[in-house]
Amino acid sequence: MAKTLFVLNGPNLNLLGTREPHIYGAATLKDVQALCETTARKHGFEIVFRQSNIEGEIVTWIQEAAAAGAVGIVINPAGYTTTSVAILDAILAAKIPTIEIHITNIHAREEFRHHSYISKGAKAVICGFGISGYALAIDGLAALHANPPK
Ligand code: CA2
Repeated sequence: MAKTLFVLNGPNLNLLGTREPHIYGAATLKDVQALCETTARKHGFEIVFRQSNIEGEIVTWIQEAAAAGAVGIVINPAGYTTTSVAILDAILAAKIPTIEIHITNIHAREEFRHHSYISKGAKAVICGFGISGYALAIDGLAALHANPPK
């Protein structure tokens, strides 16, 4: 059976490429999906790619990833980054290597964006590389999978 990665996107990321291109760039979420699919295929992974504006739906998808035996999760929690203990708890319970990704450098932005609940459960955090961060996260998960830390 193919190894599966879940790529999960939080609220408002469906607007990528349609609003605020000076902050988030011109690529759409469909472009992000295509990038993730190409990158995952290179490593022999399949991906499940989703976006939701609903916190509980994201929690359910993390549980689904664990139940499906996914090899990793890439998550851009977007606005839930700074608020969601529920998403953090789901990641901690899933016990799957999880990479948190942000398109922008959250530390160079407003103070309220600096703290992440999600980082407490993440294996690694990538921010500031634009949408390339998604590909870097998948490359990182593939490296971890090929060479798990002893
Ligand atoms: O840089 C990121 O990827 C963020 O996770 C994006 C979130 C923001 O709340 C985080 O602080 C950093 C916002 C996602 C909203 O995406 C939009 C895309 C286009 C237009 C408007 C919003």
